[in-house]
Amino acid sequence: MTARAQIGVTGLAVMGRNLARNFARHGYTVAVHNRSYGKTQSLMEEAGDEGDFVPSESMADFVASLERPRKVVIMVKAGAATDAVIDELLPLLEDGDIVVDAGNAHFPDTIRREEALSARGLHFVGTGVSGGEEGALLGPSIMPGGTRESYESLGPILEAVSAKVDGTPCCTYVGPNGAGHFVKMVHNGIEYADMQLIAEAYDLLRAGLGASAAEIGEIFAAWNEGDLESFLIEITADVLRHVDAETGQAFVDIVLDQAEQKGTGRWTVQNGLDLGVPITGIAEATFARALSGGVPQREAGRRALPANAEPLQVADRDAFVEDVRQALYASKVVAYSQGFDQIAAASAEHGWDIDRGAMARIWRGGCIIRARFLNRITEAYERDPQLPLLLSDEYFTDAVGNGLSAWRRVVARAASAGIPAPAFSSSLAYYDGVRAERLPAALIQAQRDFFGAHTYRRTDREGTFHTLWSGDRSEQEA
Ligand code: NBP
Repeated sequence: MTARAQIGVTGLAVMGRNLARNFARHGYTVAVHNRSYGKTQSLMEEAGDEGDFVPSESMADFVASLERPRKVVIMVKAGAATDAVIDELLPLLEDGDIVVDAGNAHFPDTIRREEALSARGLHFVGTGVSGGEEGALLGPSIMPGGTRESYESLGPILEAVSAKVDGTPCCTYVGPNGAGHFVKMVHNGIEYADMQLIAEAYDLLRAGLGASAAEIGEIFAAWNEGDLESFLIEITADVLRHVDAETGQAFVDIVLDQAEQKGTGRWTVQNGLDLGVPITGIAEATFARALSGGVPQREAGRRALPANAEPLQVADRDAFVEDVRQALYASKVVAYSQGFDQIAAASAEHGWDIDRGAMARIWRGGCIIRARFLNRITEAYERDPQLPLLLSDEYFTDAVGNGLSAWRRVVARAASAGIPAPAFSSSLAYYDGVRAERLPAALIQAQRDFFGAHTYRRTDREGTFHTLWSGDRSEQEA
């Protein structure tokens, strides 16, 4: 076996197969391997003429076909399968080789694997890859972690196959060990929030306008020409205009209204709780999916709970559509602002030194949340790399400020009409919370001190205090 392949992919289901084809189409010689040989054979039969592939049936031959330092991309089902593949690879690799996990690993697993492999003299690169199977083939957004040294040789290959926006690759070095997979996790969390916000906008428009799904689809198509331009708005317009061939009904009307999740939303929310970062948009989106899937609860609720709501009466249709558009944009800014706060907090906690502006830049193409508006985020972090709150950047202060009355109207009307808009309303509550001069947290501190002697600080002088609530109610310095 001649060691002539520049990169190898093991795991040739939809993602690995397409990523391997993408490498080959860019002129790289690609070693390919899969646990069961059938997938390798079908790749060679169906796409073998797209470039220079070196297929192997055994892992030993696969590794032997790679140039040193070897670059092995693992694209298998995240979890135990990744560990199984790493265990099989380890005895075959040598100092300085680079193992890339491009699956959707949970970032603590990546930290663990990186530690184990670096102790063996290997580089372990946990990388986020977004864009689904089409992205993998035509250019995904790629978020690699690991050592800077590994990025020097691996980075150019990943940048070559990534999506490009204005000639800039949607791939950059993210940070050490788990940073790449962490950023991919938050990307997916933001994707949850974005989808939920779009769904709420759709629901309000449909109720308010009494319009068909296709008519709402036209509104989304028009929105895609402006600030909201994004992949998710574009596909929403497409989906809403799609007709079910069997029944002739709007496709969206024949789909069961119980949303599923694979777990990245949950991981993002769990991590938000661990770090104490209020990612309320992502959390509401994740819980809204859970609510939709709670069949017995929904049946009981439908039977027992009165609405006492006023129907949504829309006098000026265009004005209502514009209000919903502005509410959607403002809520979306909040969701992203929260996600970038989470990245900042994790970066500080783990010493990753993640450049948030660069993350927005590599999400502009290839991935599910690709959007025009990400340029604005990059610019905001270029103006101030340490920006404590994305919302406080002048561009977003203006953009959200201009739509604020519309946002309040939409949330108020949704509430009086009994239409659930959890992401819209929690984003507005966050906005009002984070801008408040004074919060009722003062009362919470006082309650905590009352029942648990948890102490409090005062507004008028330094120190920590406790009041003797069950005694003479005098104050002591704690
Ligand atoms: P799957 O997640 O469906 O995994 C199938 C692959 O894993 C097959 O190649 C299978 O080999 C291999 N595999 C399994 Br299962 N257990 C194994 C083991 N113990 N040892 C070796 N190989 C094993 O594939 P996918 O949908 O292409 O996704 C690959 C990765 O990319 C996942 O981590 C996924 O989360 C991530 N991802 C997917 C998407 C997407 O849109 N699908 C998007 C972004 C990221 P076999 O053929 O022998 O069974």
